[in-house]
Order: sequence, then C-alpha cells, then structure tokens
Amino acid sequence: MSGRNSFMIVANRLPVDRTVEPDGTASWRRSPGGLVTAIAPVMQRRHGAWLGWHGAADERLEPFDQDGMSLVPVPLSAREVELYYEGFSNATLWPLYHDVVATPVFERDMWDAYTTVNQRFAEAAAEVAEEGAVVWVQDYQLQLVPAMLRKLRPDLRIGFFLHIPFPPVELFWRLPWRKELVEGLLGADLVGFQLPGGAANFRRLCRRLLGLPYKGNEIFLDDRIVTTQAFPISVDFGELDTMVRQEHIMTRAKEIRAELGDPEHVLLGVDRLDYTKGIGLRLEAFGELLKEGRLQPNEAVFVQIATPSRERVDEYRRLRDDIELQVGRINGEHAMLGLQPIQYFHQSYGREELAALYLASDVMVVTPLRDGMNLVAKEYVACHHDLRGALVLSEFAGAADELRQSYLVNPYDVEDVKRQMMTAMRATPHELARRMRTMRRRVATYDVDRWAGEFLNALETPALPSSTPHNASWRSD
Ligand code: GDG
Repeated sequence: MSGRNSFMIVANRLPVDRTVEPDGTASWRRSPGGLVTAIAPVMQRRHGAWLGWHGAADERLEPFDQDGMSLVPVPLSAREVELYYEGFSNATLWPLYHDVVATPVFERDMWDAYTTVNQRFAEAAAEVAEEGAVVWVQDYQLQLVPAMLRKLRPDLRIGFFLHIPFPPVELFWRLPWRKELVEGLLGADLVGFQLPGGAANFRRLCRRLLGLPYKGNEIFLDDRIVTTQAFPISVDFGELDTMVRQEHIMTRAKEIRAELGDPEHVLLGVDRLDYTKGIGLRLEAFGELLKEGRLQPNEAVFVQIATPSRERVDEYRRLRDDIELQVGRINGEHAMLGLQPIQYFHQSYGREELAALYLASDVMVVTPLRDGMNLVAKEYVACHHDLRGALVLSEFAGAADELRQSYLVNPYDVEDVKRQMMTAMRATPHELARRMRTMRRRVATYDVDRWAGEFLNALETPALPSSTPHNASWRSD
C-alpha cells in the first residue's frame, strides 16, 4: 500500500509541542530548532510528512496539519517511553556513543522495546510514503528503521542522519546487539554523520563485523551500495543575525549586563543538563581562578543555563545534584553581599532571551567531553555581528573542526581550560574581531539550509559508484 507523501522525515519527536491555554483549549506550536526550520520549506514545497511521537504517552492521535506540514503521530506507551526512550536510547546508546563518559546499561527488555518501537515507526512510514518517496530518518533512537523500512518498501530512497558521534569500533563492539544495529543502518542508501571520523568509524565497523568491503565513502553490499558521508549540521545564521540586530534584543542584552552588576567579564554556558556537556569541569575551572585570585569575584560573573533534560534517567538526576552542590560551594566561598560569581539557572528560556544572553556575554564557554556538533557554539558566533565575544571550545565538540579561531581546550585538562578562559578575557578587541569575523564567515556560509540541501542532494542524486564489489579494495584497518 502506498500513501501520498513524496518526502518524509522520521524522527523520535514531532516538531511541535502542545500548549494548553488558560481556558483549557489545546493547540500545537512549532518547536524551536534548526532542523524544523531547515526542513519546513522542503516539506511545504513537496507533499511532505513528518512522523514522530507527539510527547504524551498512552495516547493515540490522528494525523494533523500544522504550518503546511502534515504530521503523523506515532504512539508510545508509558512503558515504551521508559524502555525504548529513557532506557535503550538514553541509558545505553547515548553514553556508549559519547565515549562511555557514563556507563551504558545493557538490558534485554530495553532492546526489545527499542526493536518494537522502531518497527512501529517503519510500518507507519511505509504506510504513508508515495511510490519512490524520499524518506529521511533522524538520529540514534531510530537506527533500525532504515532496514525495517526497506524490507517493507524497497521502492523508497532512504537516508539516515546521526546527530551524535559514531564511536570507534572498540567501544561499539561492547554492544550485545551490535550486528543488528549496524544492519539496521545499512538499510539506508545514505548514512550521514557530523564528522568524517564518525563515517570512517562506521565503515571500519562494517568491515570488521560483517566483512563488508568499502572504498572511499561507499560500502558494498551484495546487491547495492551504501554511501557514508559527513554533513556537519549548522544553525539558521540569517534568522539569528536578524534577531540580534533588533533594537529590543540589543536593549535586553544591556539590561542583562546591568542586572548582573555590570561586571568586567560575563562568561556564559548554555547546555541541556547532560553529563556529556562538561558543565562541572568548567565551573571547577572558574572556581579555581577565583580561589587563586586570578579573578576577583566582582570582576567576572559566570552565567550557567542548564536546561532541564531527561529528568527521569538516574544518571541525570545525580548530575543535577552534583552540579547544584558545586555551584553552592563555589558561591558560598566567593560570594559577596548581593554578588554571586556563578548565576545558575535550571530553566528553559525563549529564543529571544537566549539570543540576548549570547549578545550580552564576553566569553562563551563550551566544554563538552564529547559532542556530535554543538549548536550553541555556532549560535553564539551567529549572534555576534558586533565582532565582540570569544568562544572557548572543547576539542571534543564536532564544531571544533570548523571553528578553528575559537580558544580550543582539552576539557579534561582543567589548567588548559583556566588558561584559555583567561586568555579569552584578556584578548584585545582587535584580536577578538579577527577571530570572530572568520568564524562568522564559516557559519554564514555553511548554515542549516546548506546542511539539509547537501544531504538531500546526495540522497536524491546518487553519485555513480566509484567501483563495484568485485574490485573494491579490502581495507584491513
Ligand atoms: C544534539 C547533539 C548536535 C538550549 N537551552 C535552551 C535552548 N537550547 C537550544 C540551544 C541549541 C540546542 O538547544 C542544543 O543543541 P546542541 O547542539 O548544543 O546539543 P544537543 O541538544 O545535545 O543536540 C549535538 C545537535 O543534536 C544537532 O545535530 O549539535 O551534538 O548532541 O539550539 O540553543 N533553546 C531555548 N531555550 C533554552 O533554554 N529556546
């Protein structure tokens, strides 16, 4: 059976959030974020559909239209949210793919739920896709969907993009279901990664685990070729650049500095509260600078926004306690009346307030232990048309590949983080402008539209194979 959609996104979540008005009426609002902004025009141009969970467990909803997009809700039970989403996706795959910075949980019932839910997504997609449609599957929650979907609908052109890092073979090898997962991904025609290193890890894994030959970007299966390639995701540069040039945002940025007591330096961290983001170690670095007297409490304020995230997963609850204890300790030691050196917020903010915060801060500190890309780093750059502002950036964020003019740090080396934070604070306006200009050029050129465009172009116009399975070289790495 074929549906009427010639282009589809399949993602864990639909790109909308339900809001309930004071009078009790519910409506849907498009969730903020680069992916939906980049994809929406493509969806509107073609007969596009977006399949995903709508965010409430144990509830079935009929497909509905929003902003010119046709949305197809895929239901999840409360138990599936626990086992497939919080469990296998976020307690198994997330830590495993992020260099095992937390210990992954390997539980069979989580895997079973992951398989069941992936099958449901594949079936839903198979039902609404037109003959020969293009289907773009997103991220680590749905890695089995490509193969499941191909089995149901071999006529489709299937792409997959992984937003998080793809780990080295040695780490992936631990996964009890490694073979099934890799075979799931190989159902796609194109598998996209943030960085070339992730794509190379995947090709090596296919070779070692399944004995598949590869050459260049292409992996050779018996009857077809799977292309693997890096497509570094980006932000909507134009939208952010326009937003921060508005009078009321610039005024708000000044207000924020005044509310912070007009310190000489405003440092900023913006992250989901996640153990991969290195929040604790950057606060430790800042605390040590205060302790050693290299910074005075009235000289610098560190604003840390830690957006609530995955609050039902144990590891995340522990992390929140640890961070809040640490903030309390540092502030307790260094605060003066009416002046807290760390301003910590476990809250979410609107896009405009966030943009004003970026604009108001002198040093953006982004220190993940491992991160697929890190959009915050690129958003900060997009917001600084004034060419002020420095970016301290972890070498372990995908964004470090492109933003070479940032102050790069090894987040595991606290002394390095301290040194680079100080260098950034002491840099001359001329030096800052030089670095910012180059970084802005990069983000403006390679924005999220370009990311989506290049992926879809590669998916829809497959390159001629560079060789055949018979003459592909067998790499032995
Ligand atoms: C995954 C990968 C990859 C944060 N707080 C608020 C808020 N945010 C927005 C930021 C940014 C986004 O959330 C976070 O994106 P990141 O890229 O930094 O991190 P992940 O959530 O881990 O994303 C990552 C990304 O996927 C895309 O492929 O870069 O590596 O882990 O846009 O601005 N937005 C609002 N209020 C907040 O309080 N409105």
